[in-house]
Amino acid sequence: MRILVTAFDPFGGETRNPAQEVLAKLPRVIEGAEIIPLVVPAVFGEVVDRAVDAIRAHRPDAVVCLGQAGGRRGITVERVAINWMDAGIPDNIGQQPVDEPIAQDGPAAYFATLPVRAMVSTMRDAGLSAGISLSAGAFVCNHLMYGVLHYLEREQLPVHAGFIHLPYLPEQAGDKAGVPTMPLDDMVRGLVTALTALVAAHTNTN
Ligand code: PCA
Repeated sequence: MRILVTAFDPFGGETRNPAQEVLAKLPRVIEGAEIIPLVVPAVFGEVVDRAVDAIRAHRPDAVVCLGQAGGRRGITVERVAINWMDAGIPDNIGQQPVDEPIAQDGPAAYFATLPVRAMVSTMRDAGLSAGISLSAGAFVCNHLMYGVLHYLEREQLPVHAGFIHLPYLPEQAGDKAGVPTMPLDDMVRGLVTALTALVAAHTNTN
Protein backbone atom coordinates (compact mmCIF):
# COMPACT_ATOMS: atom_id res chain seq x y z
CA MET A 1 0.00 0.00 0.00
CA ARG A 2 1.14 3.56 -0.74
CA ILE A 3 -0.13 6.56 1.26
CA LEU A 4 0.39 10.11 0.04
CA VAL A 5 0.59 12.34 3.13
CA THR A 6 0.43 16.08 2.48
CA ALA A 7 1.17 18.83 5.00
CA PHE A 8 0.64 22.58 4.75
CA ASP A 9 3.39 25.12 5.19
CA PRO A 10 2.98 27.90 7.82
CA PHE A 11 0.22 30.45 7.17
CA GLY A 12 -1.61 33.32 8.84
CA GLY A 13 1.53 34.89 10.29
CA GLU A 14 2.77 31.70 11.98
CA THR A 15 6.38 30.62 11.45
CA ARG A 16 5.61 26.92 11.98
CA ASN A 17 2.88 24.52 11.00
CA PRO A 18 2.52 21.39 13.15
CA ALA A 19 1.43 19.49 10.03
CA GLN A 20 4.77 20.06 8.31
CA GLU A 21 6.69 19.12 11.46
CA VAL A 22 4.68 15.93 11.98
CA LEU A 23 5.27 14.97 8.34
CA ALA A 24 9.03 15.48 8.74
CA LYS A 25 9.08 13.07 11.70
CA LEU A 26 6.73 10.45 10.25
CA PRO A 27 8.37 7.06 9.50
CA ARG A 28 8.67 6.37 5.75
CA VAL A 29 7.10 2.93 6.21
CA ILE A 30 4.14 2.23 8.53
CA GLU A 31 2.88 -1.36 8.89
CA GLY A 32 4.35 -2.16 5.50
CA ALA A 33 2.76 0.86 3.80
CA GLU A 34 5.04 3.30 1.99
CA ILE A 35 4.55 6.92 3.09
CA ILE A 36 4.97 9.50 0.30
CA PRO A 37 5.47 12.93 1.92
CA LEU A 38 4.44 16.16 0.20
CA VAL A 39 4.58 19.69 1.64
CA VAL A 40 1.94 21.91 0.03
CA PRO A 41 1.44 25.69 0.06
CA ALA A 42 -1.48 27.32 1.88
CA VAL A 43 -2.67 28.78 -1.42
CA PHE A 44 -6.15 28.32 -2.90
CA GLY A 45 -6.07 26.52 -6.24
CA GLU A 46 -2.36 25.76 -6.36
CA VAL A 47 -2.62 23.37 -3.42
CA VAL A 48 -5.09 21.13 -5.25
CA ASP A 49 -2.95 21.19 -8.41
CA ARG A 50 0.08 20.04 -6.40
CA ALA A 51 -1.84 17.23 -4.73
CA VAL A 52 -3.36 16.06 -8.02
CA ASP A 53 0.08 16.08 -9.69
CA ALA A 54 1.40 13.88 -6.86
CA ILE A 55 -1.58 11.50 -7.14
CA ARG A 56 -0.91 11.15 -10.89
CA ALA A 57 2.81 10.62 -10.33
CA HIS A 58 2.67 8.19 -7.40
CA ARG A 59 -0.70 6.42 -7.81
CA PRO A 60 -1.26 6.12 -4.03
CA ASP A 61 -3.93 3.88 -2.46
CA ALA A 62 -4.79 6.61 0.04
CA VAL A 63 -4.34 10.36 0.45
CA VAL A 64 -4.18 11.82 3.95
CA CYS A 65 -3.89 15.61 4.17
CA LEU A 66 -2.63 17.34 7.31
CA GLY A 67 -3.18 20.91 8.46
CA GLN A 68 -3.29 23.10 11.54
CA ALA A 69 -6.54 23.97 13.29
CA GLY A 70 -5.34 26.39 15.97
CA GLY A 71 -7.60 26.37 19.00
CA ARG A 72 -8.74 22.76 18.70
CA ARG A 73 -7.98 20.54 21.67
CA GLY A 74 -6.88 17.31 19.99
CA ILE A 75 -6.24 15.59 16.68
CA THR A 76 -9.41 15.78 14.60
CA VAL A 77 -10.24 13.61 11.61
CA GLU A 78 -12.56 15.45 9.25
CA ARG A 79 -15.77 13.76 8.15
CA VAL A 80 -16.84 16.17 5.39
CA ALA A 81 -15.54 18.79 2.93
CA ILE A 82 -17.93 21.45 1.60
CA ASN A 83 -18.03 23.09 -1.84
CA TRP A 84 -17.45 26.55 -0.39
CA MET A 85 -14.70 29.09 0.22
CA ASP A 86 -15.03 31.72 2.93
CA ALA A 87 -11.57 32.87 3.97
CA GLY A 88 -11.37 34.84 7.21
CA ILE A 89 -7.72 35.68 6.42
CA PRO A 90 -5.71 35.87 3.19
CA ASP A 91 -3.88 32.75 1.97
CA ASN A 92 -0.10 32.78 1.44
CA ILE A 93 -0.34 34.81 -1.79
CA GLY A 94 -3.03 37.22 -0.57
CA GLN A 95 -6.11 35.55 -2.04
CA GLN A 96 -9.20 35.81 0.16
CA PRO A 97 -12.28 34.35 -1.52
CA VAL A 98 -15.54 35.06 0.31
CA ASP A 99 -18.72 33.06 -0.31
CA GLU A 100 -17.65 31.32 -3.51
CA PRO A 101 -18.07 27.68 -4.52
CA ILE A 102 -14.88 25.66 -5.11
CA ALA A 103 -16.26 23.77 -8.13
CA GLN A 104 -19.19 25.18 -10.14
CA ASP A 105 -20.02 21.67 -11.34
CA GLY A 106 -19.40 19.92 -8.01
CA PRO A 107 -21.75 18.51 -5.38
CA ALA A 108 -22.36 20.47 -2.17
CA ALA A 109 -20.06 18.21 -0.18
CA TYR A 110 -18.01 15.04 -0.09
CA PHE A 111 -17.59 12.69 2.85
CA ALA A 112 -14.07 11.51 3.68
CA THR A 113 -13.41 8.01 2.36
CA LEU A 114 -10.98 7.21 5.18
CA PRO A 115 -12.02 4.93 8.07
CA VAL A 116 -12.65 8.05 10.15
CA ARG A 117 -14.11 6.42 13.26
CA ALA A 118 -11.51 3.63 13.41
CA MET A 119 -8.70 6.18 13.09
CA VAL A 120 -10.12 8.25 15.96
CA SER A 121 -10.86 5.21 18.16
CA THR A 122 -7.34 3.84 17.86
CA MET A 123 -5.83 7.23 18.72
CA ARG A 124 -8.07 7.43 21.80
CA ASP A 125 -7.15 3.88 22.79
CA ALA A 126 -3.51 4.98 22.60
CA GLY A 127 -4.30 7.67 25.19
CA LEU A 128 -4.34 10.60 22.80
CA SER A 129 -6.90 13.38 22.60
CA ALA A 130 -8.70 12.80 19.28
CA GLY A 131 -12.14 13.29 17.79
CA ILE A 132 -14.25 13.36 14.66
CA SER A 133 -14.82 16.85 13.24
CA LEU A 134 -17.88 17.68 11.16
CA SER A 135 -16.35 20.82 9.62
CA ALA A 136 -12.97 21.35 8.00
CA GLY A 137 -13.82 25.07 7.85
CA ALA A 138 -14.02 27.03 4.61
CA PHE A 139 -10.37 28.01 4.20
CA VAL A 140 -7.53 26.27 2.35
CA CYS A 141 -7.70 22.96 4.26
CA ASN A 142 -11.33 22.36 3.33
CA HIS A 143 -10.44 23.47 -0.20
CA LEU A 144 -7.71 20.81 -0.46
CA MET A 145 -9.90 18.06 0.98
CA TYR A 146 -12.78 18.94 -1.35
CA GLY A 147 -10.46 19.30 -4.35
CA VAL A 148 -8.83 15.90 -3.82
CA LEU A 149 -12.15 14.10 -3.27
CA HIS A 150 -13.65 15.85 -6.32
CA TYR A 151 -10.70 14.79 -8.50
CA LEU A 152 -10.86 11.17 -7.29
CA GLU A 153 -14.62 11.06 -7.89
CA ARG A 154 -14.33 12.53 -11.41
CA GLU A 155 -11.56 10.10 -12.33
CA GLN A 156 -13.33 7.21 -10.58
CA LEU A 157 -10.15 6.30 -8.72
CA PRO A 158 -10.54 3.85 -5.81
CA VAL A 159 -8.38 5.90 -3.44
CA HIS A 160 -9.25 6.58 0.22
CA ALA A 161 -8.89 10.27 1.01
CA GLY A 162 -9.47 12.73 3.79
CA PHE A 163 -8.05 15.30 6.13
CA ILE A 164 -6.64 15.44 9.66
CA HIS A 165 -6.40 18.71 11.58
CA LEU A 166 -3.76 19.20 14.29
CA PRO A 167 -3.78 21.62 17.24
CA TYR A 168 -1.09 24.20 17.93
CA LEU A 169 2.32 23.08 19.15
CA PRO A 170 3.17 24.34 22.68
CA GLU A 171 5.91 26.48 21.07
CA GLN A 172 3.26 28.38 19.06
CA ALA A 173 1.18 29.29 22.11
CA GLY A 174 3.46 31.79 23.84
CA ASP A 175 1.37 34.74 22.66
CA LYS A 176 -2.00 32.93 22.86
CA ALA A 177 -2.87 32.58 26.54
CA GLY A 178 -4.99 29.54 27.35
CA VAL A 179 -5.02 28.05 23.87
CA PRO A 180 -4.92 24.22 23.79
CA THR A 181 -1.73 22.61 22.46
CA MET A 182 -0.23 19.17 21.93
CA PRO A 183 3.46 18.18 21.97
CA LEU A 184 4.93 17.21 18.60
CA ASP A 185 5.80 13.67 19.73
CA ASP A 186 2.16 13.01 20.69
CA MET A 187 1.00 14.28 17.30
CA VAL A 188 3.48 12.00 15.53
CA ARG A 189 2.33 9.05 17.66
CA GLY A 190 -1.27 9.95 16.83
CA LEU A 191 -0.58 10.00 13.11
CA VAL A 192 1.27 6.69 13.18
CA THR A 193 -1.67 5.17 15.12
CA ALA A 194 -4.27 6.62 12.74
CA LEU A 195 -2.35 5.49 9.65
CA THR A 196 -1.97 2.01 11.17
CA ALA A 197 -5.79 1.86 11.39
CA LEU A 198 -6.00 2.99 7.77
CA VAL A 199 -3.59 0.26 6.64
CA ALA A 200 -5.59 -2.34 8.60
CA ALA A 201 -8.87 -1.20 6.98
CA HIS A 202 -7.28 -1.26 3.52
CA THR A 203 -5.82 -4.72 4.10
CA ASN A 204 -9.22 -6.05 5.24
CA THR A 205 -11.02 -4.79 2.15
CA ASN A 206 -8.43 -5.93 -0.42
N1 PCA B 1 -4.70 25.11 8.17
C1 PCA B 1 -5.57 25.98 7.41
C2 PCA B 1 -4.92 26.12 6.06
C3 PCA B 1 -3.55 25.56 6.19
C4 PCA B 1 -3.54 24.87 7.49
O1 PCA B 1 -2.62 24.18 7.94
C5 PCA B 1 -7.02 25.52 7.38
O2 PCA B 1 -7.47 24.89 8.35
O3 PCA B 1 -7.71 25.81 6.43
